[in-house]
Amino acid sequence: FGLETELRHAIEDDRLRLDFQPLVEFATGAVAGFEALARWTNGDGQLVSPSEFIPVAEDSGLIVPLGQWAIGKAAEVLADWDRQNGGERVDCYFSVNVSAIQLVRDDIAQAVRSALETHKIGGERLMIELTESAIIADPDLAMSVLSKIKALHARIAMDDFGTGYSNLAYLQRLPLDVLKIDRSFVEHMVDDREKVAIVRTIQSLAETLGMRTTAEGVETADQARLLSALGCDFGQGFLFARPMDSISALEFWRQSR
Ligand code: G
Ligand code: G
Ligand code: MN
Ligand code: NA
Repeated sequence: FGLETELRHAIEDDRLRLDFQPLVEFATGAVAGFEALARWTNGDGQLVSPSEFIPVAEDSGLIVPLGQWAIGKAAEVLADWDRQNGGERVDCYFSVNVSAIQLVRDDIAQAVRSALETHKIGGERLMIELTESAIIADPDLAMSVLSKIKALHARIAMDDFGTGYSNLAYLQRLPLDVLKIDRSFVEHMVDDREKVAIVRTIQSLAETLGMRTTAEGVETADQARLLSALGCDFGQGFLFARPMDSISALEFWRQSR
């Protein structure tokens, strides 16, 4: 209960932050975008992990204001980056996590629309990350919400792909842009032929369905080479960078050009 009350105040007072982890194009080494990750330093100055506060937010309903905050903040930071870039558009997108519960309880498309309007940025600068469970819970609702998000020119990624109960029929119907290959398939893939086979299968599925892939948890150069050889488009992981604050992230983007 204490955590919930504290989190509620932190959201109301705009005391959460977003950190950013680069999404790197294997072919060019360019930073295509960043995943935005919520960070919370509590009243005692302790950094509380999202794996701790996101479940609290989901159980208490706070995930709705938190999710709206994350979408709005991502748009705000992007607009700020453009200003810092001498008014020239910073050519990258932010990928924001949205919880399954939020998809059901809230109008995410409206949150995206309002963030784009408030901060005057194009929809192509935002990507929404959803897990498979969000879609399985209510596929018709998911289809309707995703279509509205696409109408705003924002993109959609399926997070942690391969770990849920993917219904391949829905995968074909939903307007997904990116499959994020779960970290568990990348870990130790270099000496595990079965993991390589799984990644190859996901890659082939993505290509057939006209989607791009982002491999999560890329930690070594060997993994990056193998993923790139398998045709994966983007990589995310400690090999490239850990999540960092927005000042460092803008600098990272500049250095990658
Ligand atoms: O940032 P970290 O690597 O510790 O993230 C842990 C988990 O928390 C990840 O699964 C990530 O998707 C989730 N997460 C981080 N920020 C957000 C957020 O703003 N909203 C939601 N719903 N999940 C988030
Ligand atoms: O579930 P989601 O993909 O949103 O999770 C993002 C989480 O993955 C963040 O907590 C981030 O810190 C973590 N992460 C990012 N890159 C790596 C990596 O290379 N290795 C590991 N172990 N975790 C990573
Ligand atoms: Mn994610
Ligand atoms: Na993930």
